[in-house]
Amino acid sequence: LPVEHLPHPKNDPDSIEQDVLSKVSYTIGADPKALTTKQTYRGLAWTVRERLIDSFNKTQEYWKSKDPKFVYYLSAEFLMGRSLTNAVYNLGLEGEYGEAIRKLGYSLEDLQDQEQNASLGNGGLGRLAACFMDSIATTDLPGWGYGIRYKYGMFKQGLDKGFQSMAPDIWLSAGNPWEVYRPELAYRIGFYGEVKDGKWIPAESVNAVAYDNPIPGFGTNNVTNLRLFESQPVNEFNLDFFNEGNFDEATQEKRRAEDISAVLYPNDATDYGRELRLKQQVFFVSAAIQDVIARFKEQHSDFNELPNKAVFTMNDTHPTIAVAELMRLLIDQEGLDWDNAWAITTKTLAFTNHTVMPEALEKWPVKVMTKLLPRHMEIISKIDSIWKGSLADRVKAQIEAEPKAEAKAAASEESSLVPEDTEAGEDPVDAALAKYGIICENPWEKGVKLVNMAFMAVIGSKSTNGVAAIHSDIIKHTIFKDFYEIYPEKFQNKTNGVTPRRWLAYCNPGLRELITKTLGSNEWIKHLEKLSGLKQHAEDKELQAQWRAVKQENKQRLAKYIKANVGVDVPTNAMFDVQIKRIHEYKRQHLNMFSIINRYLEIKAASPEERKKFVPRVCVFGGKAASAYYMAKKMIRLVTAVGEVVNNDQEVGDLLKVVFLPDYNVSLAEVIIPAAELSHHISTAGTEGSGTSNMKFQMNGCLILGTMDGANVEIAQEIGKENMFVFGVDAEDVPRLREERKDFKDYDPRWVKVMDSLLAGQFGDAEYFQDLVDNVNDMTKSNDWFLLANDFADYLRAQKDVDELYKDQDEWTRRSILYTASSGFFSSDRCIDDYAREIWEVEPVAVPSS
Ligand code: DL6
Repeated sequence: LPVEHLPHPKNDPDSIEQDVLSKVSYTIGADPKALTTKQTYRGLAWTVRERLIDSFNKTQEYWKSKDPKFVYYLSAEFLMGRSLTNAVYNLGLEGEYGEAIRKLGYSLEDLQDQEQNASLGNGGLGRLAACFMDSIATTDLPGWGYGIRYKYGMFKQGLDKGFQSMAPDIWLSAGNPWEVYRPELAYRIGFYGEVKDGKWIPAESVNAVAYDNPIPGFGTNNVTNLRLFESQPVNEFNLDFFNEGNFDEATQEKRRAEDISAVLYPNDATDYGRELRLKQQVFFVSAAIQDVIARFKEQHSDFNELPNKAVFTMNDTHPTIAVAELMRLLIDQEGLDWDNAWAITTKTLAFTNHTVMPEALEKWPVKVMTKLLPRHMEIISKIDSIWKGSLADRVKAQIEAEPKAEAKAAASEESSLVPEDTEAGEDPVDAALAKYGIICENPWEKGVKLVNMAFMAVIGSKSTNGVAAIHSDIIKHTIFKDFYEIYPEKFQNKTNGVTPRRWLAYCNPGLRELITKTLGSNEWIKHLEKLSGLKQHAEDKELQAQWRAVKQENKQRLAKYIKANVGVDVPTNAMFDVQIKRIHEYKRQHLNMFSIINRYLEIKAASPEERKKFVPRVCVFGGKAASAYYMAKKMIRLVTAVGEVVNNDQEVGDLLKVVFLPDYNVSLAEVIIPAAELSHHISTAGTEGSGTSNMKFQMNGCLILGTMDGANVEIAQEIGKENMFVFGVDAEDVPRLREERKDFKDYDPRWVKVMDSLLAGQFGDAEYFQDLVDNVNDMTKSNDWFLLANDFADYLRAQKDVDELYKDQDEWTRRSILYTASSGFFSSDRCIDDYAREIWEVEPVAVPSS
């Protein structure tokens, strides 16, 4: 084919405008003389898509010719948000597109609002994967993402009389110009059946069919790929059943297949839901590995070369079936022996742990696994027995070398392989195997065996990392203790980062321009460490005034959004105080709410004169509660119930407003974060993996009120702890405090008043809030697991410091500039570079300009 004659899209504004009109007419099928905004968006998006694909093709062709080592990012979640603005800016076409769009009578902002969010993720973990894709492309790393093309994203959240309501997120309803369907790329994925003579004969199969999502880097020609798989039936329609008049049966295979890629996180409260989740995991992992092996075989024949050409990162436990799947493919399909396959597997996989929360450390019942994936279960059993054998030998050796072990134990109490909670008389070897075996007994259900996926991932991969320094340290001494004792070299830290393109340059254009003007160049967008140049200007009154003006404009934009969406008028001279993240007890939105109730009670008790001393605050909340998470839903209702009272109290007026913004997603975060002046990152120390919104707020010059948890610790190091509002216990004190019980009379009197006000029905239905209150007070029931009562007084002390500082706007602004100036370390470009050098061993390959 004479490919050299392929017409490449032209990028001057006139050509872009023509292109949009052509796409609108011939792709969308609309009348260019009477276009709606939505049609214009769609036409425009198709023109951007074409430019992306142009560079995408060149990148993939160039990489193929160079045959470098690739990183493959396996993730059940990619929370991409919208693509239009990001793509136009990353392609460097904002000027040209801006002009073309103006000529069409719109602005980029008008059109971007027409795009549905791709919410194929739940929270921090999925958004991190999206930031990583941006940085992989920007830093020229050969790397692809692999995941699932869910038909429905994270649910749409609404409010029904102040309670969370949920509706399906039908994000593909208007089509998706950002993906390229590849029907020719389909991989067979098997389930159920039996293993005969070492050969697995699945009883059910589906096709995993690829959709490519081109991901442009910033300031580079590279456009990489996020390949998402859709599950399709092998046999679409059974004509025999249909002819018998049985339509349900005729389409049953199709429905079962489509279920697999239908919904992000099917409810796992039922057996079907649980099985479906596991199906999803093996579905995309198997498809990804088959895809990589197919490409590897185009250029290589010796599988010992695989670790030099590919590394798979398993993003939390969801993709960890990769250990068994890669072993299976190497042994069963490629004919390698066990030892060779194991050597390759353990050099080709890497594992990232994102949380110590038990509910996210997946354990699959052996029964479910055996039924759904019999061959994988055989492989897992063998891995487990080899691991258990070696652990037992080591424990025995340690016990035999007791004098030595004692000396070691004296140096560090934690350095024994025998679990601390081993009971008297219990065999220490059995205790270690029960605690750290891949296959273990369910502590809540006697006789039920589980597969601990995280443990398999640690054993089956070359490295395990946490996502912030404190978190990486905690996992070494808690959940993965014996693994760390035995393989210390496997354990690393990679502190998270976020992309400064989406989270500063594009969502906060006012600040982007001001920073660029102050630094004299926009190089910081790709080299975020250059923001440190702002430090020397932090005390410049002129800059401070401009800095405040930008914040004010962003606050007005958010105030408009609040009015339009929840009908509350908020004063823009008040401090904008924000907590946006998934709703969870460990993140302690209720602690924030209790302090707001305390503020409200104090305002009410104050005289008109005293009231003048209060700093007005607008408290904004956003976040989704998991559908089955009872307490989290109550926490949302607590916000709305308090808001209903406070926002309508004439005495309080503009001194305090409380709003819950429904359907928190990436696009809403892009509006909230630039407007925030104070943000809350107040998880109980030791519970948050890292947190990444803290980094986004910091970049946008928002001051932080937080605990010494997750990446807050490193943020405090970068900006100076004295510049952050820090409170609460340290992680090492948490276990002890959880043991200690307080008498109700020992509580801070303000805490008691807050609880009393809730139980007296001051904010509506007292009965409804009873168990929320019990959970943080009644020590015999819950032991206040997340230590709210314990941290309350110190939290109020920190809140007071916040108020005092806000009264000094110059100092507040100086700190705000300092926050942005100190955020360079938290760029996902830095983070990706660390992964590339220290775990993946992948080098950049930049596509030259043609
Ligand atoms: O690493 C990304 C992100 C961290 O910033 C959060 O601290 C952590 O909670 C989150 N982990 C998850 C895993 N599931 N749960 N829970 O989302 O990862």
